[in-house]
Amino acid sequence: KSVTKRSEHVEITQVKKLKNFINGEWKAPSTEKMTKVYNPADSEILADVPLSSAEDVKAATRAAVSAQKKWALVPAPQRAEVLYKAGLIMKEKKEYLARLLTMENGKVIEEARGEVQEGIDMAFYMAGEGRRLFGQTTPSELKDKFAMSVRAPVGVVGIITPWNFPIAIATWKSFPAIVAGNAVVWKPATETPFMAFELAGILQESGLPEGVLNVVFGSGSNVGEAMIEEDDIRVISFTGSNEVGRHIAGKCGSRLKKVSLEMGGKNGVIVMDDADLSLAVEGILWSAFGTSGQRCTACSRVMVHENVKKELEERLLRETAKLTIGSGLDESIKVGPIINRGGLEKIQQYVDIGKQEGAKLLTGGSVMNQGALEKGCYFAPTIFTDVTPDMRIAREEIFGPVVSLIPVKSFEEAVHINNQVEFGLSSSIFTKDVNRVFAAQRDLDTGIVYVNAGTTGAEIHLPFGGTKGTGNGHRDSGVAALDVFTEWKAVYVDFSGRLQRAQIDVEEG
Ligand code: UN1
Repeated sequence: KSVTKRSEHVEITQVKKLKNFINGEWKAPSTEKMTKVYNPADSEILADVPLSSAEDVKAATRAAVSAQKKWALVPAPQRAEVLYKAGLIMKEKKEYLARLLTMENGKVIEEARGEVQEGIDMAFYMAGEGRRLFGQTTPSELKDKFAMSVRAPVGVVGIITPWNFPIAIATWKSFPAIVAGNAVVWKPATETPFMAFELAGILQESGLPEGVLNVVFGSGSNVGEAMIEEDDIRVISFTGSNEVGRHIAGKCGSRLKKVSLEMGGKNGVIVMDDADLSLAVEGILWSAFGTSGQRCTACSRVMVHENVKKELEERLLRETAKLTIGSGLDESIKVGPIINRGGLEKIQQYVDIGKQEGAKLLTGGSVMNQGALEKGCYFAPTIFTDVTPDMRIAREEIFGPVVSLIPVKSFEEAVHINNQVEFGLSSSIFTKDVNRVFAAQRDLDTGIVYVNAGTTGAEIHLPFGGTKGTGNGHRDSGVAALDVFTEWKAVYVDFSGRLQRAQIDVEEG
């Protein structure tokens, strides 16, 4: 398959040099430093993106602090209307956004459309939240006294988003923050700045007041660190690597700054001997090789019952051979490129480790750079079999199209292996046994469990996140996201006209 021709590209020439978005304006950063944005399909340079400094973070935070005071006083249903309008604009621009996303990130166009749709869904979902933002009313222990718990905005929130879902994850974090009355300082990944550029523009067009959303491009070590050090940023919501997440949590801990972390997985599929094998094969391929395995939710382990192992291997091989690899803008392509050369190298290293550890390579295992793929960053969909749970390829996150088959003798053994890893994001089981379905949803130690589907495909109105090394107990998406961006405030209203002391002036029953 040939790499997409230039003419099929979205016209993005109007922005070749990105700027920060502060207080409703595109502003040049305080430094001259820039880094390049590449199209991973063909290594074409798309733009320059700023490597901003702490000074730029300060300016963004100042704008956010002042905007937030006014924004919090806008009634929530009106705040929500901005998101509703943003949803409509995103819907209208869906194809354009998807193509631009494919260009900067590499994911195939069908998946890019899906990701933009995730953002649209989040806009409408959080717009609805503007008329809910439910608190609780409770009885008071005293007469003529009313008690309730309400959600209050935390103030200014910092969000740090990855390149693998540059628009969806940005909406998971910024939309609940905005509807709840916060202002946002956002550091998008420098690999994928166009989704940030577009989203900021769409929110502005939708009527979001200046300063409520601010975008500062740059590195973790400059912009990210500066966000942590700003006292006025009260929450950091981060999606990215485990190493960086732990660092952020450590630094925020001593500052009593709230942190919400989502840091990946080692997601397993269990295939029992009563499974519909064609369905299992489809589910495994979609979740292992979709987005070239560059999802936190990607399937990278399959615990397969020994009775069906051989057949599963054969079917997986047959179907993997049919996968087309190339530029994501070509509708016939199923597997797009890896984000960059660094990503390719890491994947290759893991494949080499797998071989050294004694895993059997069924297919793939190497970089693809022949013919039309020459200029891009492609890795062949890779399957290892006869993998044991102690091998590094069975325990560590690879973030590429590599899946390991681990033979098991029973359901219990499969669950045990599934739960043995450091991460706990997503898992799945293919079975027709209803008892196992219920046992699995209870026993699989992950934040997301699928039955008769692969490990990817979370919907935005459910909580997204995981146990153990995947995070720190918070959730993106769903109504749970509001817990990250709001403080519970207990409100007591005494209408008795006299001082009633709790615990003391309570009439005994
Ligand atoms: C991620 O990889 O961080 O469930 C997000 C899924 C997508 C989101 C993935 N809806 O696979």
